[in-house]
Parts: sequence; C-alpha cells; structure tokens
Amino acid sequence: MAGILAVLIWLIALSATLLFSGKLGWFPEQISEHGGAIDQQFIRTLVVVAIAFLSAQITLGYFIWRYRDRGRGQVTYTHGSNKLEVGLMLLTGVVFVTLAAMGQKVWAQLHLKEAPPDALQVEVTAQQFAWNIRYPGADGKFGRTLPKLINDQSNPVGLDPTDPASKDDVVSLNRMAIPVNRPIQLILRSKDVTHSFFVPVLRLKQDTVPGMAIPIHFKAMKTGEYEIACAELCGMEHFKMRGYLMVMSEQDFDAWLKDRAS
Ligand SMILES: [Cu+2]
Repeated sequence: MAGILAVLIWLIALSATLLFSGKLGWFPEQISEHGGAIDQQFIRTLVVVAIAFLSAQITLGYFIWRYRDRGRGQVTYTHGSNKLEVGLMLLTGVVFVTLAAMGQKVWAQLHLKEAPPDALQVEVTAQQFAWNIRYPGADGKFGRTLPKLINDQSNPVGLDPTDPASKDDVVSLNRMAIPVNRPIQLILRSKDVTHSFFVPVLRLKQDTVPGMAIPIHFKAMKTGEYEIACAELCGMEHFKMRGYLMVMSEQDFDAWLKDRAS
C-alpha cells in the first residue's frame, strides 16, 4: 500500500512539473518594453520553485517507500538535526533574497522611476464596474475634477466646466487608445473600492485605491486590440469590468482622440 502511495506522489509531482514546463495554459504574448524582463523573472522563480518542489516530493516518496511497514515492528525516533535545519533555512533565505534582488530592477523601473518626459499622460479612474479613461487634451493639462460633480451618465469623473483646462479633456469609457512605441504614464485612481488595473499582454498589474493617485508607466511595442481586466474581486459584477487597450500608430491615435474631442 505504502509503495503505491509513494509512486502516486512521484507521478503527481512529475505531471504537475510537466504541465508547467510544457507551458500549457501559459501567458498570452507580451507586447511591452519591460514584459520580457518580467517573464524572465517569472521563469527564474518558477524554475527555483520547481527544483524545491520536485526534490521535496521525490524525497517524501522515497521515505514512504524505504520505511514502509515490512512487519519488522522496530522503529527508532530522531530529534532531527539543528545544523541541517539552520542550513536549509539559510539556503532558502539566500535563494529568495537573490530572486528579489534580481527582480527589483525591472520593478523599480516600472514603479519607482519617473516616466520619460515625453510620456503621454492618461488617467484611469476605476469604478464599479467600468474604467474611465481620461486624456488631458491639446493643452496637455488635466482639468480640475470635483467629486460633487460626478454623474455616472454625463460626467463620470466629475470634470469642473469652470476650469479652462478641463474644456479639452477627453473621457472614454472602457476603451483606452494609445500610440505604439511611446511611453505612457498612467495615473490610477478609484471612485469607490479597490480595483486592480490588469493588462496581461503588458504584464502590468496595479491596484487602484480610493483616495490615491498611483503613477505607473509602460511602453507598448505592437499595435492591436488587447484586454484590460480588473484583477481584484470588487463586487457582484466584477466579471463585467472589462476594457480594451487599443495600441495604434501615432496618426491613428491623433485621429481617434480628435474624433472623441469633437
Ligand atoms: Cu474592479
């Protein structure tokens, strides 16, 4: 019986590893400047975890097999080895700190480093259950917004019409157009609860938090239409919170924005 259990553990561990290494149900293509580095970091982490997982499961199966009951009735007890435990803990610590150090470079570039000065500013205001995308218009300045002016139908972000800078602001529902190969600076906000702005093809995911304006930047390298999802369970209709990222040429983008402004 114990022999069967050991073999079963080995088989489950092996098939789980094969599922991952065969990249079944893997990520969609990636189209952002930093996406390659993020994928590399993910794969590095996965390989390290797979080595730990496989060696633990193989050892577990081995002990079950080796010490299965063969009717000898003789057992001995051990109090373990402190040296071995400290050693394994240190090894785990070193591995994880190294992984974190390797990953922090791309993380810092995206989250801590300022966007390049020529970046296009786009504001994203999440709400139950939609994305409001705002562009500053020709003046390059976002107009003032006031919470009391918010109206879900006619003024979803509460633009203040008395502010001249708000006159040319463009607000788009669930559709974010951006030019290809140009840095984009997003400012993420939320009107109600915590949401998470997730664009799988950009490998970009950031919470939007009420009361905070969270900056993040990226550059998309390939035109096309991609999905924006909310990655935070934010209410009953969370599943409906879907937007589209349209990456287009600079000319197409200008035309799109002009069309929206008129
Ligand atoms: Cu949401």
